[in-house]
Amino acid sequence: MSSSTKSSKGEPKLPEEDVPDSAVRRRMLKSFGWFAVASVVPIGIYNWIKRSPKAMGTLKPLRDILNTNEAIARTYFSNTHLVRTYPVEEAAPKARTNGYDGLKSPVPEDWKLTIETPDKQPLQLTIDDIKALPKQEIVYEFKCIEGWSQIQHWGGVRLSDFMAHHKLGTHSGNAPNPEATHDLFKYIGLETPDKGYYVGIDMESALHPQTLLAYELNGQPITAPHGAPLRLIIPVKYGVKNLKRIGRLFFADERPRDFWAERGYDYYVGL
Ligand SMILES: Nc1nc2c(c(=O)[nH]1)N[C@H]1C(S)=C(S)[C@@H](COP(=O)(O)O)O[C@H]1N2
Ligand SMILES: [Mo]
Repeated sequence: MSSSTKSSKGEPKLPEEDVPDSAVRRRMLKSFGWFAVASVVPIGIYNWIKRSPKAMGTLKPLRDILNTNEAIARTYFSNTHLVRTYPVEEAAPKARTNGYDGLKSPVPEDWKLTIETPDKQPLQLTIDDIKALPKQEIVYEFKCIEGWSQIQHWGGVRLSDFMAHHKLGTHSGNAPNPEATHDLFKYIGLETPDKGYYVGIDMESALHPQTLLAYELNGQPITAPHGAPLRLIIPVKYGVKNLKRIGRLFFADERPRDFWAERGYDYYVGL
């Protein structure tokens, strides 16, 4: 292909009168001088970020900033910090739905919650086993990282009550004691039955008194799009960590893999 064919096809030439003469160019340079100076710094930072090697799926300087935020989040959002709750009348009558990873097949008819602890026999529980524990309800503002929020009313069992009852989350096999941090596993991992969606939760947030294994929404059993039969409701985290349709729950000292952290989001996504 000849160059003339090429330029006539894809690269229209500028008309001669649009090319400024040198005097005009000097005036343009003068008026745009400050703009140019202002541009240097952001472009420099942009190039620095672009050149940096990727760390954990995020560009490294961004990852360093996120890690600083994580450190702040870890110390600030302690167990004594409760999210704001609302009267039940303020809950949305119809909760919004979002995110269907791991929910593409029907809810398994023989659904059971599988719980795994390193060096221990796995535990399998039915929804009735879970409902046998005291019910806890919460009305709070559910927040999605995509920019919407809604006051919602959830019911279930406190994850900390559940762990205390079944003596889970500790190396010793005792009920968790938040003061004996050395005995606690550092993380809880959660997965849908088909492993299509998965999250990792730091133990402190898992043991937070407002964190629920939820089986009710607005006083009714949770529907399939909201995560039937059992989902995580963790008010100290954004929506992404509130895994719907829990199949497996496991304890670990290494960070469990996390669907959205693998795609560049902050691992802790606390609020
Ligand atoms: N299994 C599963 N759980 C999930 C998701 C998902 O895609 N799959 N999306 C998350 C996100 S981003 C949000 S905001 C909430 C939305 O919960 P809702 O549909 O009950 O509003 O579910 C979270 N849990
Ligand atoms: Mo979300």
